[in-house]
Amino acid sequence: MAVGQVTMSVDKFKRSRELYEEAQRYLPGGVDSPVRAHKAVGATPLFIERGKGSKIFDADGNEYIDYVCSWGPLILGHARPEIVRALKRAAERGTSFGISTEPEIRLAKMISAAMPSMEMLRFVNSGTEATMTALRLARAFTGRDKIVKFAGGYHGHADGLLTTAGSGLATLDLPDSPGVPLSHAQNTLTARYNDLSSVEQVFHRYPKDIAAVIIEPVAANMGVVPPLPDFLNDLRSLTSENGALLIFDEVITGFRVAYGGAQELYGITPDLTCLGKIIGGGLPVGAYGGRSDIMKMMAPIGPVYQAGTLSGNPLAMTAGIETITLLEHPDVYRQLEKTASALQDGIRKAAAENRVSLQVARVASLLTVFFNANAVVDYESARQSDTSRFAEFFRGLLDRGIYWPPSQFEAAFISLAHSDKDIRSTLSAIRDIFRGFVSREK
Ligand code: KE4
Repeated sequence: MAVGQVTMSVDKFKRSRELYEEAQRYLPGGVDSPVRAHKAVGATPLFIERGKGSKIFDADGNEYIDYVCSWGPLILGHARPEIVRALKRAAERGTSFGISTEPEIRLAKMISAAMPSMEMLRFVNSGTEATMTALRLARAFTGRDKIVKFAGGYHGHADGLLTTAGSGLATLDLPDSPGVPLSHAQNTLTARYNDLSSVEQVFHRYPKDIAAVIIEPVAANMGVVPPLPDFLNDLRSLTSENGALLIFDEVITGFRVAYGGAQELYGITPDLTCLGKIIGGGLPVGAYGGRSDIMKMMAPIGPVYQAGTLSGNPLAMTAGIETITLLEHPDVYRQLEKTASALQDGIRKAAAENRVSLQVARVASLLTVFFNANAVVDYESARQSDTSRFAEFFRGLLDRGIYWPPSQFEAAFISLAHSDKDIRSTLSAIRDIFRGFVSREK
């Protein structure tokens, strides 16, 4: 079924539905990560057979322009030939040794050169592992137990990060998931993104207890919410003044919003940085790193423990090296900016023509369409968005061969593989959907 063409047949997802039925027998909810179940958008979960460039193809043979890109890693698009060739060569030499390999050094050098604040770093297997370890390290280095995160921020599923703000600001957090002990949650405090005074309140209440503040420097897990001018700079000063570490969770923004991540884009030097996604080119990876004096506390030279069977896996390192090598090309971020701004401008134009209330938030090649009449500056305002209209938007795009992130509170990812034709097809589908919104309101 060609992109853009709306099909009436109900068996368009027949094979995905069959696979979903079978998957639910073995996998809770039929998925290995909840967002894939499409619960928030009321659509059949898809089973994908292959990807190429900007396209993915599901088990029923439907073709989609993909704006999820595996939630960020595939900034070069699917099955990029240079990466596939390098992985084949690497796999023929063996897939894992549990002993060090040279690609670990190569990738570490590339990352440290791109983000000089990462004087030393270590590879793990996911963003969750990276943030979990960075927080353990921050607590060990400062001798303090409490951490501060931001409402709407997501840093993976470690216990101490699955928490929600207690009643009123600057109060101890509560568990956000069953199974998280209250004792774990109570070492976490939640502030409001883009609101420095909310962070000052926390430090005022706990002046000597806070080990670190962890932040997505560009929020992307409440939808894309850029930092207000000076917010990150002021946060850097506030943490330094209070003896707490500043941890940039750049799992999404690293090599995405700039080659050197958000720390390059905004000119901020964090104490620790967490990475994932792009640095593994689509294979399982994470990394944490920062000041050498902090990182040298890690075993085996220091007392802080962290380990991993597949940490620094040669295949993931190879895919990461190939990806970051290709991102070094000077035109890469100009091309991403051109594609992403064309999409943003086109959506805004289509909304204005059809009087659809929305915000299109964008930082570089990260973009979110909020169905919201007002500017979105934090989680509270993000949650005012019309999630049922978003679900209609998602399903309308899916029907027209476009796979958009299946949640109002996620980012769309534009890749180097998205062509002008892809953007034109996407905007044509969006205009069609918005016309449908208007006709239904009459
Ligand atoms: P992973 O453990 O999923 O590799 O990384 C956790 C993580 C950490 N920090 C940030 C800023 C992140 O966005 C993530 C994971 N991102 C989500 C999508 N927003 C992954 C998708 C999913 O969970 O299925």
